[in-house]
Amino acid sequence: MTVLVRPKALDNLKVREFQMLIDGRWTNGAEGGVIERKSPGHGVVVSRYQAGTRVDAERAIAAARNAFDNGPWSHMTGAERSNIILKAADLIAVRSDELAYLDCIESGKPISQAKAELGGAVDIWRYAAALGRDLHGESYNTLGEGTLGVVLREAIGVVSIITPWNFPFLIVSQKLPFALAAGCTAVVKPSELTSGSTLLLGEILMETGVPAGVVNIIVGTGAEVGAPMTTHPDVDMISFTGSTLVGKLTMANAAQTLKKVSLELGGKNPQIVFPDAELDDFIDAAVFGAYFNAGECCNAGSRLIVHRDIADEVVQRVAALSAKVKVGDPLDPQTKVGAIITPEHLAKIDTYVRNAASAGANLSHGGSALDLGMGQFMSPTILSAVQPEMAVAREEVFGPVLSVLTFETLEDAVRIANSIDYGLSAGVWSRDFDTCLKIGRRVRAGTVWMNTFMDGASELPFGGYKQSGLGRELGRHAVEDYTETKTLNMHIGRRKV
Ligand code: TXE
Repeated sequence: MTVLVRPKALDNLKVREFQMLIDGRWTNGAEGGVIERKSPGHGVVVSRYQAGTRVDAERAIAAARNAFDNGPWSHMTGAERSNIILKAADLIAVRSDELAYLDCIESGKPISQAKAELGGAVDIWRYAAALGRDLHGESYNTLGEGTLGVVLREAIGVVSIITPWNFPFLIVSQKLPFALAAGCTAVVKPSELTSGSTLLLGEILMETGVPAGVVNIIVGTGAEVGAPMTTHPDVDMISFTGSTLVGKLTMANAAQTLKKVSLELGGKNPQIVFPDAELDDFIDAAVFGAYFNAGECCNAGSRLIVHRDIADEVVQRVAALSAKVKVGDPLDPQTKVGAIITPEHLAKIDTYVRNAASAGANLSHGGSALDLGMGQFMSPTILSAVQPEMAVAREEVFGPVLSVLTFETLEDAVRIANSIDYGLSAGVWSRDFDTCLKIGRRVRAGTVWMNTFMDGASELPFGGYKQSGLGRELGRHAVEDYTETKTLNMHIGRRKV
């Protein structure tokens, strides 16, 4: 095992200090606390944020409410808002290396991957800008000669946007530009572990000409800052990505004032592979799907459901390829698997692996934390002979841990795939079109990939069945999700009684 050499980039590292953005002004938190973020890959402090509290959340919500009720953002034309969102996209592109660097050192993800995510995010901002110009309702002239019915799509109002630490810039980009394109105003709370790139986005939006109060960015823990964002009566909608547990809490809080909720939660995604599959492609996708973002990914392909006849070969080949995956310094452009977000999370992953082994799973590769001399890392891990009822086959481990289960018939595969509470995504591998289509139709998941895994596009809706969430992000309805529907029922001429 190689011990990491302290990256040169850290020698000149200047710890970044961030304030919060409330009503167009950069400000300290009302109660003066500070959150320090250590780079998960290097164990050194890289960012310092203001620790917000309920008071800051309330100030931010008041600013967003005022901006929504009094314009000008909510009163602009779609074209005007769209042009500003496009300008933001351009500035994000210009500053993408800086944003990617922040995501890399704060989250521990590999720098090459962080840069690719920024490319994806720019495309999403452009897509949202395009959709914003095409937001329209319907009209009905078939209601009788004296009646015209017009159905409007109006901005829903103030949106609370709460995001996690695994894809800091990408996830806020799946929400905010669509809310803005609809004419909404927002209070955004990134994870307190990875707030840097979202705060930098605030700088970009101010430079772009987004009016004061339209986007407010506050930092703090879920309990201090997140919770008031989900209960406050002046908030009209919550868009949340995070754990299923907090998603449920969010929905319960939203019920107090009947806010709309959009929830993107956990996953335990199966890749089902049949004996006639193109195995070279599958092995590559299995390794990529399991270890991408160190497995800290709601879409991780963390369950392989393999036909019994090819199970031994698959385990042996996936293990061989896993051994070649470069784990290490997130700043190294060659790294494929970076650091684990926190020492506590690493301990949780480790416990899942140990419990699975005690419950009878075979450890076919890896299985332990890696001591690289700095930061916290986990070796890519394969557990085979996993049974569908084991915790490691049902719960989100959120680490580079792959569980291998076997099946005999297509019906078995579907039953195992659908036997858990999650339904975010799935993959099927077979050269037979009927087999792929049958699985595609019968697996209860928001996305099913066929002979590929984890590809995405701004045009394609993303979200989960069952306890993986509510609603969809991206896709052509993404702006509509941030609207209310209003009916105008118009009478022509004198009303007959
Ligand atoms: O998530 P939390 P955590 C899963 C994954 C991971 C587990 C825990 O399995 O191991 O969740 O991660 C804010 N009211 N996912 O603890 O707590 C919080 O500050 C309002 C899957 O980091 O759900 C952060 O901004 N907000 C997931 C955001 O919620 C609250 C991505 C997510 O944090 C809050 C992340 C509260 N009471 C974790 N408590 C995915 N879908 O990809 C916390 N928050």
